[in-house]
Amino acid sequence: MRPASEALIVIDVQNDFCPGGALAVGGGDEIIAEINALMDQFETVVLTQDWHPAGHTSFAANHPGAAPFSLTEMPYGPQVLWPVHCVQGTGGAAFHPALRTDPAQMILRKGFRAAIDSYSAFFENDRTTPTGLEGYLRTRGVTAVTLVGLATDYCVAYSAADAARLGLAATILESACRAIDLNGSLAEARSATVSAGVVWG
Ligand code: VGL
Ligand code: ZN
Repeated sequence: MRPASEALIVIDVQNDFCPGGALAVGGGDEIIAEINALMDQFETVVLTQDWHPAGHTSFAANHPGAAPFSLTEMPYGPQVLWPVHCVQGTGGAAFHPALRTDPAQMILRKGFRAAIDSYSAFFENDRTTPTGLEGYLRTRGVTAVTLVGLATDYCVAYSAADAARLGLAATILESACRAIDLNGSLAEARSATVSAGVVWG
């Protein structure tokens, strides 16, 4: 068992990010057994769920003529336009059925505001709107987080970098993550997180 000051944060292990899903990450389901086993080592387990309204601005389908995986400019900066995914209440937004959810004390939903995407579990993509997770972890005495899940180069990396910037010790356990790797995004995520002080384990 890890010390009570350490939390496991399981990012977006949802059907749409697994094989057969709307934004499938290669091998996304291969990490589930390792994550399930890890849960027994942590007193604090947080699951996150990407949770978008159908009209979400990160969906290419809501930008006439835009192709999925193209880039657009939002008021808060550049934004990848994704296939429609993780729509609130749909099967695609549900956790993968093999993921254990009983050990989690906290399920955090993010990306629910139509006008702002939220890769990070701590701040939305405007980098200033908090999700509340920082307060939850701090009031529970958590000082270190291990991050696993999907996708390594987007939601896992953004969450880890924010955790480190907030002064939490942050480790990405790469064997329990899988990446989208869009136009070099994995290499970019690696250098950005390392600069922020994240450890890759
Ligand atoms: C994610 C793209 C869009 C993720 C979520 O969970 O990494 N990526 N929405
Ligand atoms: Zn999303």
